[in-house]
Amino acid sequence: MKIYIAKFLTTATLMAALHYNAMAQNPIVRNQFSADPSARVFGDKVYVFPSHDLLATEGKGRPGWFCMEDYHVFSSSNLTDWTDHGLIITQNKVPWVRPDSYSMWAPDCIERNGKYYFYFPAAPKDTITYGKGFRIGVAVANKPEGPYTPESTPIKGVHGIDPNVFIDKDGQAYLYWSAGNIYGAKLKSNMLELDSKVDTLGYLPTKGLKEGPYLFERNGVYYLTYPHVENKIERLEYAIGDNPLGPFKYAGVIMDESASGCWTNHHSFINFENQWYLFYHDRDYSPGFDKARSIRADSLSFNADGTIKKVIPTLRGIGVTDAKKEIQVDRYSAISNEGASIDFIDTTNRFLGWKTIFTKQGAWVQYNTVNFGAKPLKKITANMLGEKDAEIEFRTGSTAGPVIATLKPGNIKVWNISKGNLAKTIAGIQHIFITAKNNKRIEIDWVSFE
Ligand code: FUB
Repeated sequence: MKIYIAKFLTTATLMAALHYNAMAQNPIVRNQFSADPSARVFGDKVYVFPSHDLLATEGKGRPGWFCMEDYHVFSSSNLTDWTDHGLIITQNKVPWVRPDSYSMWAPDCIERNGKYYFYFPAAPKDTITYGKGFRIGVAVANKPEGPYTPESTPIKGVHGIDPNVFIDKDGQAYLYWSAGNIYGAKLKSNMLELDSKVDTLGYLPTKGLKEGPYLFERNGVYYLTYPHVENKIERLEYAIGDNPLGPFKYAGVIMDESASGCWTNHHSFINFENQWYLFYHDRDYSPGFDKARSIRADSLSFNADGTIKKVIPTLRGIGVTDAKKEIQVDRYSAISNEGASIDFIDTTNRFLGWKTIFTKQGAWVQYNTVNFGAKPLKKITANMLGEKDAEIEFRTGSTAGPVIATLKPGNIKVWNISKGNLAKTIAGIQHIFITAKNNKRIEIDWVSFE
């Protein structure tokens, strides 16, 4: 597995060494922490501009708090295979940013007339000119993956975090940001300066932090979406209006508070090939510390009246999985209530990913949308370990479907490849089901077909 390389290299070395190809499923980025995803469709690809959580140490950021010094951009043409294009901006290469501020929080990027405008918040080094706290700057590129050239000063009149840019059908661009409340203003066509007074976007909940605005338009309705602390931690909410600057009317919850307890959430929406997707974050690789986050994506749909159907976070995420590649069934679509669970492969290096553990006869996991292709496949391979006589059954269709293969692990303690023939050849898109045949413990790293 390519991801195993990460065990031996620091993230920085890894980034310099290769354009990392992550696998699909959640989380999307598998080689570093990532947060606050701004997803955009540019041409025939999806680009994601997340912020980059680092673990703060003495002298580098504030231990126990966000520590962010740079940005990467990732892209995918199929929502399954993601490429890390590497660093696009770092804090010590932006003229106005304090080079040891570690405050490069949630960004956004948008295309206009063939140029790509990357917006990011940070703390200025010249607090006499720019004041204390966060300002928002812009960097410009000719391609989404850069290179980006930062402007020499932050945008005049904007104090805050979490920039978001929207260009309406008439070509007018708007900048949104947060600083306790959510603010919006028109942008000049140069995308670098405000072109109106700043509006505080009203009629939103008045109690509890609101931040991370993301505005999009659908069927003439403007959706202002934002994380909000209604209870103890953030959940994703939205309000609708008929004008990019409102007024907006509160319309509901897009995603409930994270079950993991991750205090922040931060999101974006895209429509790619006629399907809507929500990008957001949780703390998949960092169960004990919620300032080391990971970006995710799930499908999203609308009710007939234009309201948003609540998104239930999944591990399976989005995209079609190639049956011939290593299928990480621990990123399941569904799991039985008892006897099946997931855990990290190695808790000392969580970026090595997860495994699925079966301990009870009949326990199962379901993994959806696997493409077996047009030419039927005949064989199965799995990386497993488990007790003597442990056995696992594979099915397609349902947990009651015909068994297509049965495998036994070759070793009790060491990951081992087991192979078998399929009882019938399989083609096309299938959901796969894996069921424990007895009560013996068995662990699966990945499954693949050929
Ligand atoms: O990532 C740092 C901050 O946390 C973002 O700017 C906020 O939206 C929250 O996600």
